[in-house]
Amino acid sequence: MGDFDIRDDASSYSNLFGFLGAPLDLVGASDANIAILGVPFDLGTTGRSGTRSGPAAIRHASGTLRWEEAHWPWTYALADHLKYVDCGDLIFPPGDSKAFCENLENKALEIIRSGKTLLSLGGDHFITLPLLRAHHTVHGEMALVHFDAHTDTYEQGSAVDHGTMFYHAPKEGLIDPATSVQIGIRTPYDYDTHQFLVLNADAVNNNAAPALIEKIRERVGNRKIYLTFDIDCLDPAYAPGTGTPVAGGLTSNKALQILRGLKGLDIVGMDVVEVAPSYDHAELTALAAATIATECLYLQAERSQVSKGKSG
Ligand SMILES: [Mn+2]
Repeated sequence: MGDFDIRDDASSYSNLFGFLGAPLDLVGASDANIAILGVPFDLGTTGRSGTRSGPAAIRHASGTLRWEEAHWPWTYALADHLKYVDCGDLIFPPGDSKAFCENLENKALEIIRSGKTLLSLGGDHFITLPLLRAHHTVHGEMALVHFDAHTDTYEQGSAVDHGTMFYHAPKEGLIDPATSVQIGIRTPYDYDTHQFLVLNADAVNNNAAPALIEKIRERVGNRKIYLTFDIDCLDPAYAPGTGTPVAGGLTSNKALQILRGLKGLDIVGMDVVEVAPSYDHAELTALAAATIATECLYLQAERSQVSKGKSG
């Protein structure tokens, strides 16, 4: 038997143990350059619970995307430029948030130090804080590109709360708000002291993607970037399966256009969070998340082409 090629099974329903059918690498032994990790944690949720089932739902919905050799509008197959594996789901003792934080930070650090770029599938948005800590250890202070209905900069709340990560992350020196941007916001925050650039939902819906992309690229420059996509950035019409939906959000098309406009940027880590399948309909939310995650992989393919000196 020859080596496994991810393109050998392009069906939409079989062998979906890994994202897009990626081979499983539960011990992290592969020489792949991209690792996908499920993080089935939802103890930081303030609204409806259930994001612990997000990773499995996203993997299952990703089957729908497998028949395209080149995912539209890209013109090449991911497998031509990236070798990606699915590391399965993080293991942690249920109900123990402290152990969860340690396990996730350690697992992420182990993956990053093995030379892989990490794409994490949540789980509630709190998972981004331990992930930022791991990435900071290797990459130092980063710019944050953050898609969400909420700024998640709330000061109140417990140490484990999916609305507080970006209050704590700048205090810990993990990210620099002055070079970071939040996209799709449509809930209150402290307008006087807020340091992140906010492209709120109205600004995004009233402007074409190229102008928005220019603003984001200008803000982050050539810094190392952590990209986090809370699925509630999308309007509930496009992503009903989430814990804290907010009307008036982005279309999936606008979000995908903006994401593709980030090609060539130095994105060192990524996550897609807050998919709660129990409130989903017809896999709308899971498919949106799987498509966003696929675009994230294309951003890595573009990044590796740039770093190899090829045209991107
Ligand atoms: Mn969020």
